[in-house]
Amino acid sequence: MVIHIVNTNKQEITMVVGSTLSRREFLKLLGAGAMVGILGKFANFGPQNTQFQPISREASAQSLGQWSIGANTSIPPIHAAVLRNGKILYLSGSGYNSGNQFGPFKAALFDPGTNSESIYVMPDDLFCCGFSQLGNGNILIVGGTKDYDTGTDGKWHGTNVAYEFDVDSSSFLKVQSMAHGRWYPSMSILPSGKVFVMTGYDEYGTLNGLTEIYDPTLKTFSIEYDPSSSLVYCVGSGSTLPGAGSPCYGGTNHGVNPSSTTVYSRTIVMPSGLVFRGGQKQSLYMWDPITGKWTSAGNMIALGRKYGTAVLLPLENTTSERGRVLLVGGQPTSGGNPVNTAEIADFNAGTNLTPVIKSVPSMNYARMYVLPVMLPTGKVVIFGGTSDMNTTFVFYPEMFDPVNNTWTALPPASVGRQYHSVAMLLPDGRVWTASGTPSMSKFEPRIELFSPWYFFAGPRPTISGPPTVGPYGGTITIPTADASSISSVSLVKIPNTTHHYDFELRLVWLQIQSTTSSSVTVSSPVNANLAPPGYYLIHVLNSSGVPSAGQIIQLPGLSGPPPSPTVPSDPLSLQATAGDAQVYLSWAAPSSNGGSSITSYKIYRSASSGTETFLAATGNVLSYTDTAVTNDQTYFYKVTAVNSVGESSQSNEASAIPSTPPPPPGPNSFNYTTSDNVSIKDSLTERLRKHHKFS
Ligand SMILES: [Cu+2]
Repeated sequence: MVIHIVNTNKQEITMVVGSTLSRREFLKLLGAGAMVGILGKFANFGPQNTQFQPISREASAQSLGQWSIGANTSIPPIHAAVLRNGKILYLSGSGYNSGNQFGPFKAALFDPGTNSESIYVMPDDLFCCGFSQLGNGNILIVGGTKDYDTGTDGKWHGTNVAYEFDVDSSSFLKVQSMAHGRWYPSMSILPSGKVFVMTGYDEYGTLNGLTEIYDPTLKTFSIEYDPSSSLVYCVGSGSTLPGAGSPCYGGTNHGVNPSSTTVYSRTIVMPSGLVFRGGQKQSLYMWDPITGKWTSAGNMIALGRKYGTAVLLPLENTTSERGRVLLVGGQPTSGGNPVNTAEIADFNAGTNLTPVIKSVPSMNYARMYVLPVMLPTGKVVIFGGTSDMNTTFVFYPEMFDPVNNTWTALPPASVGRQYHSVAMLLPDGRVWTASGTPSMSKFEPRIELFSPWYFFAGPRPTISGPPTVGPYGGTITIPTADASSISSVSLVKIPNTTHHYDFELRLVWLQIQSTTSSSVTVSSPVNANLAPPGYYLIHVLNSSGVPSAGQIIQLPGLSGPPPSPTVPSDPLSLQATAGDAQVYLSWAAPSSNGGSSITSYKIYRSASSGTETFLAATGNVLSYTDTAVTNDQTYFYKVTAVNSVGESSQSNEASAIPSTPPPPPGPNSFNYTTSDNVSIKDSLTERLRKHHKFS
């Protein structure tokens, strides 16, 4: 491993050490007031300043994280999702390659189990589409490219097609098209499971003013108007192309979207159920899915954050919270220099409709084309991006702590990520980064994977099987052998991302309700506003904040809340067999463990029937030998089963009289029933068996 340290005098020190730093070595480096980067290949891009935030608890681990290079992709993952089966779907269409603008249009399914990539060739160019994961785990794809900007008007034109990628059959299904084209649309899964779609350039390159709602059951779109507005949108308005300018939509009391909308607006479903829209332009809006009404929500501090991002900060799973949105990086003005500033639209401090805008500390690096990822620890990491239009890479990820509002720079990547790149949290807790288009017709094929600090902080807790998931407001029971050490549980939306944000990115902390030796039961999300229907990664975290790998679960659960565990039923078929100064007991396990694993059995004994008292406890075994007995005395026994809740009632009673061994059997003491059913009494039988050729 190579370690690069830039000290406060901006001198770079390079060290080569073993694959892992000892804690002492690491602390020594930190003690030097240094910025530490750990990487395979040094990215020659030093910090712009050394005013790093105080090292968070993550830094007490051996490492802040490590990078590794993965397999190349054969097409650029411009749109990417982790599917509910753990595979990764990515999509390029023509892939920002004018040589492919008439085809072939490609997508790929990557199987991490086999490291193999299956390529799809599609009839439509889904480059620069909307890309979201439905409640059933299918991927909804809306819009994309109708024409490159190589035509007479020099504009990108959007297509109106829509597809679902069906996870079970691994195939694309064309569904009803939208009313008009959308190149760079925005979309979000609503609490109802329907999908909100807005903006994008229409088939003439004009901003599409319609809100459309996709119904995943009917697989159709419908236009939704704002009853409080009278705005009008005419398709292709302003274009001189033949046919442009009609039809028109909207009018008195059924208006279209506010006119200051922009392509790829960052839309987020908030705890109120309202949809936040902002992040690219300065103006913020809220949309009400029940009424269709748009409301102005004020302005950001930044004049704009083009190809910055917006992230809903972790939720606490309450009905009273309103949520906070981190707005970070990007260009304030088109063509201007990206910024390092950050601010929070704090709805908790405001109302459901109007956030209080608060400035928070800036990142260490100015950047656009950023890649936001939510870690299972509740920290947001901004990966990649460029410090100018699209050439100078920012290799250092920066981790935002939403509790203390601090940034921590993490070890630099070796592959830069620019326009059309992606980053996603994988179920195992690593971060997958891919793609990037330095210019038209070029793309970055290298995958690079980041393993955060928790891969180097001792044993990680584990989830031992599929959780039992109840409805909203119910419970989720997570099987884990580490139950006693679990101190928090996080739920992270399974990622789907494109164009430097993830519409569904969110984390909900789930309150622990009860713990057994083998499971943790938490509150499921209290409603669908906090966690819209779909697939999530659930993680258990120990008291050091180290998370398990994520288990993929579906919300809401198909079953009701699991019943609370009870004591087991009583053990079955207790038998007592006498020996010389001992009694051998055996039994069968109870028919029910009460919903919690059997941990031990208890043996009860007495000299008279029905008066047994506690003798001994065993582990989870089905026999016991009592050697504290006197020959020729009768002993009575009963057994109980114990789980995390308590002890069962007593089993049937069995008795035995231990005694000295009987005298050796006489020659006639053997017997047999049939030639293949031999009752063997002693060694003599075996000799006789051979003699009589029984077998
Ligand atoms: Cu694009």
